[in-house]
Amino acid sequence: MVLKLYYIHQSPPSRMVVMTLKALGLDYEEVIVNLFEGEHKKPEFLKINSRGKVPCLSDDNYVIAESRAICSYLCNQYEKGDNRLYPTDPKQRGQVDQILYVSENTNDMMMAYINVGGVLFRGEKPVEEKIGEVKKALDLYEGYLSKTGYIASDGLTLADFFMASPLLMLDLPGYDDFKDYPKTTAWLAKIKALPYFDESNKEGLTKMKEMYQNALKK
Ligand SMILES: N[C@@H](CCC(=O)N[C@@H](CS)C(=O)NCC(=O)O)C(=O)O
Repeated sequence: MVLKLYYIHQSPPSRMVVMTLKALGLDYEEVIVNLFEGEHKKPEFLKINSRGKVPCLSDDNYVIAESRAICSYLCNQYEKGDNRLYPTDPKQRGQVDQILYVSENTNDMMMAYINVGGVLFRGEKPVEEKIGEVKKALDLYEGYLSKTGYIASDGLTLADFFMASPLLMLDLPGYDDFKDYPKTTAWLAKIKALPYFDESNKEGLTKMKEMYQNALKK
């Protein structure tokens, strides 16, 4: 098995794949695709992922893109034992899959406020009118977390990774209004305490915050 991950630390979906690889204890080769220098649109990379996006994973000759699909594949192929990140029981897995789809939407709700592309490349600001969307998303989190303290099961699953991802990005503009969301706060602290959290996220989040804050100052 030779796993090769095409990614860049600043990319949130890429980091969720890194979390999954590390949670599963898998060795992999890193190939940085520098989006800021347009490497994702070069013919060499388009041959690997015709959509020109990261993350993308190859496993010998098998290639797969889309972070949620990549993480599901990795678990299907390599996860063993009980307490799985991607449960094998169809009903439990259904709950995780449900949240993997929901997380695309909650991600968009938060990103509409954070406005990464606008801030970095068009001199814009975070979109204050979209704060309501952030709060609507956070209400959903509190609901999902009310039963077990995890998002989709009674333990950690891929659903937790993908719901955590946009919350981490809220730190870019310095959003910290979580007072009405105690369950979400406690759950995010649990995710941040995972032994592989920092090595998967710290570099990307730090670089991204620096770029975002520098762009806001211009
Ligand atoms: N739904 C995709 C999103 C992938 C995505 O949009 N990646 C961004 C980086 S975070 C990218 O490659 N952007 C370059 C582009 O769209 O040109 C996933 O979850 O993998």
